[in-house]
Formats: sequence, structure tokens, C-alpha cells
Amino acid sequence: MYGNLSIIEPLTDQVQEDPERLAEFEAHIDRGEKIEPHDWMPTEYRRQLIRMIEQHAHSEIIGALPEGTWITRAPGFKRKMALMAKVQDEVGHAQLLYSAAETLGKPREQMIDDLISGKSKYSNVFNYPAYTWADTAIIAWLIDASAIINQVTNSKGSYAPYCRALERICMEESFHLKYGYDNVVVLATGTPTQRTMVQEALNRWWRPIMHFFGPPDKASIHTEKLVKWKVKMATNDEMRQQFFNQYVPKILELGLTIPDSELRKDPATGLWDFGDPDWDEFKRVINGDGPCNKERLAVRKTAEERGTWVRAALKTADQKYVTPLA
Ligand code: FAQ
Repeated sequence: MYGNLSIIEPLTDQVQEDPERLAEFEAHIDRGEKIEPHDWMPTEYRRQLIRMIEQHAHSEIIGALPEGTWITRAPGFKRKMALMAKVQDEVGHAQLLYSAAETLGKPREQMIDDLISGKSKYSNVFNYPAYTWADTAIIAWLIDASAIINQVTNSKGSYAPYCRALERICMEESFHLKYGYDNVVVLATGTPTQRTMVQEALNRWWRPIMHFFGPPDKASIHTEKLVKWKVKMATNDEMRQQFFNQYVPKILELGLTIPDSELRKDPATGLWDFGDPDWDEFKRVINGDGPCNKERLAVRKTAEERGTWVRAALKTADQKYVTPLA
């Protein structure tokens, strides 16, 4: 149904595409038209989309874990309800994204296997612990804000099923952001202990958030191709700058400080300069050596094992009771 599944294996050599078909495909994209799953696409376009959408799906499902650990400890009934709904939303986003990636030919089971075995990446930020309630507030405000910047931008991209999923996800993420902001405001305008708690959480998350947008453009291996094919509608540095423009003033307005003594806006260019966010740490974390990588994958593996009987039961029920449409 989805063509040759061997395309999901890493390519050692560039595939030689028919130049005429490739030119037609690129003209289609240049005109701002969308690509649907049944349309012809270069093997590399398909491979890149699978890689990126799959990593995004994994990030949502693993991203539910740091905040999820706070459901039982949320301060009060209303906060607990809201956090539970947010965590459920994140898992739902993973479902939408796995479905979008499946349209390109990679079965979901294989994606999950690649996550658990460590073959596939997911966002660096979810490999850090949420020590206090304030950590969950910073995640819901600033990581959701970062995700929205990325997703609103890329929802205007070329691959229709991914764009449709992103549009829907962004509506829910916007609500998460408001929930996170409300939590941060309560803490930042609360008792001295609450203010300290939220400042310490911001200090812990600032660097991972800098990393969230990906390596600097000069070190990014995929950006050029993805921008050309309108999968990424802005570069990593452009999105990071957008985050600075939108959120640095809001953070300062709350009386919080940003843990970077070199952070300043260049009045000539309007761009923010910032200190080295330790790109070696970024590389270590995305390659499996962050503070919580092992724990996160172990939880995912256990969930997968515990759900085996449910998937088997669903498959049997499907075969037994679903009458194919005539
Ligand atoms: N973390 O050449 P580039 C969320 C890898 S959703 C880990 O620049 P690219 C919701 C990259 O994969 C968050 N790895 O790569 C939520 C590549 O490795 P590979 C996720 C990273 O693809 C909120 C290598 O480095 N969002 O938060 C990261 O052009 C709150 C070279 O990098 C998405 O996935 C990273 N941060 O640009 C849930 C959006 N950055 O594959 C719960 C879709 C880079 O060659 C609570 N993805 N790498 O082995 C994208 O927009 C892009 O893939 C980037 C990276 C921008 C992440």
C-alpha cells in the first residue's frame, strides 16, 4: 500500500532519482502545493520525513513522563485534573504523529521498537528530571511554547498529513501553554519560597530549552535539505531567535532572571546573543547519556510489555467482529 518498505532502512548511498520527476516534484513544492501519501516523492524526502515525524512522535510520548510523575503530587484537585488532561493530550499527539509517519510506510511497531532499542532519537529536553512542581510549570510554559514555535511554523510545510497533525496538536499545545503560564505566574508572584522554587526550575531548564531547537545552523546536518523541500519552514537558529524575541521579555516581566550573563539583544541586528549552551552536553544527551535517558526508555519498555495482551486482544477482536465493508 505504501510502496517499498526497504526505504525505511538507512541509506548508505544517495538514490539516483529520475531528474524529470524530481524537477516536477520540486516545482510542485515551490508553488506551495502539498504532497499527499499517494503522490510520488523522492526516496530521501520520504526517509527524512519518517525520521523527523517519528522522532517527534517519540518526543510526545516520552514527553508525557516528566510531568506525568507529578500527577499524584499535584497541589490540589484542579491542578491535578488539568495536569492529567495535559499528559493525556501529549500521548494523543504521539498517536496522531505515529499515524502521519505510518502514511510513509514505516509500521508503528517498528517505530516503537526503534525507540526502545535507542535507534531512534527523541527530544533532548525529556531526559531531565522534574524535581519540583515548579519544574512542571516551566515545562508546560516554556517547552510547550518552544514546541508551538516549531509546530506552527512547520504546519505550513509540504507534507499534508504532518501539517494536518501539527495544526490539531498546536490547538491543544496553546492551552497547555496557558496552563503553564498560569502556574508560573502563581509561583512567581507567591511566597519567597515559591519564587525561589520557580527561579531554580528556570535555571535548570534554560540550557535544555536552548538545545531544544536543535544544533546551530552551521552544525545542522539536515536543515538545508529540509528547508529546500519545505519540511522545515525555518532553520534551528531562526526558531531559537523567535523564542528569545517572544519569551525573554515575558520571563523578565515576572521578575525572574535568565541564567545567562552573556544574553543581550544586538540593537543593530535585533538578534539575541547568548552564551555557549554547552553543545557537548546536547550531543551526550541526544545520544543516550543524559540524566534520565535510561529511566525514560525503561518506563516505555515496561508499558509496551504490559500492553502486549491488549494489542493481541484488539487484533483478535478486529478479526472476529469487524465485517469488511462490501
Ligand atoms: N533533541 O540536522 P539537525 C514537544 C538531532 S515535541 C534530540 O538540526 P533536524 C511537545 C537530529 O534528530 C518536541 N535530537 O536535525 C511536548 C539529528 O539526529 P539524526 C519535539 C535532536 O531534524 C511539550 C541531529 O541532532 N519536536 O516538546 C534535537 O534538521 C511539553 C542533527 O540535527 C519535534 O520533534 C533535539 N532537540 O532538526 C510534550 C519537532 N535537535 O536524526 C510534552 C519536529 C536535533 O540525524 C511536554 N522536529 N537533534 O540522528 C524538528 O523540527 C527537527 O527535527 C529539529 C532538529 C528542529 C528537532
